Amino acid sequence: MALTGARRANIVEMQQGPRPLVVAGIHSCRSARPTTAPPPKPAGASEFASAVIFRQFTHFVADFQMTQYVSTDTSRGILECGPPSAEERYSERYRRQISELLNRVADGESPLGILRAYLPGDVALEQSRRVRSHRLLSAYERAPEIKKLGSPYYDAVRTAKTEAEYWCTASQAISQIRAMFAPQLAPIDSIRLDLQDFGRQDVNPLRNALGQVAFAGLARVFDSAGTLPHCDRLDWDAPRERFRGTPTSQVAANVYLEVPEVGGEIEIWDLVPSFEEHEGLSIANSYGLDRRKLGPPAWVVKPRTGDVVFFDARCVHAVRPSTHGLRVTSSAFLVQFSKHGAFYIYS
Ligand SMILES: O=C(O)CCC(=O)C(=O)O
Repeated sequence: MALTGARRANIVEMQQGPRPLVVAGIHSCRSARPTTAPPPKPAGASEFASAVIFRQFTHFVADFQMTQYVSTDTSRGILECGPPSAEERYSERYRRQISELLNRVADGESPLGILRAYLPGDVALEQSRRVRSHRLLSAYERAPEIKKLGSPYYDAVRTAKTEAEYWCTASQAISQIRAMFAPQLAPIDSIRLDLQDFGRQDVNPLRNALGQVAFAGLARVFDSAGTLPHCDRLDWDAPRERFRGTPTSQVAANVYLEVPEVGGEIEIWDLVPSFEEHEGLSIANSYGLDRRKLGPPAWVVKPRTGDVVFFDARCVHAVRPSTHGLRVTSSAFLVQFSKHGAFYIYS
């Protein structure tokens, strides 16, 4: 990732509440819009060429709006967008930002992108309530302090048998998650749809060699527990499975349905370890890495209820323990198998 080692030393915590950085909002975007009218409707033989020019023009406008809309705090490299006004929330222009943030994180331009208030607070909290009270909520096999709903690939790959079961039941697990959130869209489905409709690349379900669909849309409840520092990598989790080659990027997408008052921050280290480095940092018989060997994280971010956060899942990252409330999320990974190629989604 194109992040300098100098940033490692630059540890700044993002606190909840007003920030010194001015986030460009909807109204400043509107005033920044070019006042020129779109080109006139093309006619006759030049129709195709005019359509291409018009498309380039709309991309130019979208890029222009993006630079006005997302603020980059260059000292931290974190991208932040929103929160939107109520009428802007479902607009194409706001939804397009999701894809811009995802692309910039996937391309290594930024360690982390935050879309503020993607879900209205009351919707997020109602979705959290459904997750927390669901009868199928169960502990992670290898991190029992965290509860989950759905079928994480990481747990499935323990043996050939559990992996085979995973592929046979993944689509059923997707249906269960959708039923729980209905009539609302499941948060990860909503992101996926916005990326598909307004983004630059297709977003497809990850499939195995037999064409079976992977599960996406894991819901998680962190009671007071956080996670150990770790990396998420499809290529390390799936040595038996052949996908489309080796991933060139893996971005974690998390939607925050409820956040605790104290703690629950995401910590990210400016480090994508090689497999050998990872082995050297590992705690024996654990998914996690030894903090003492890592030093302090380069970025610490506190999400708010309704936010979406994208970060490079191959970077070492962790969740801080919390008090005074639960931390409930809906999450997935977006993987690319070629630079600027389509995304493939799984949890
Ligand atoms: O819940 C979060 O903020 C991040 C969780 C995490 O560690 C992950 O998605 O790999």
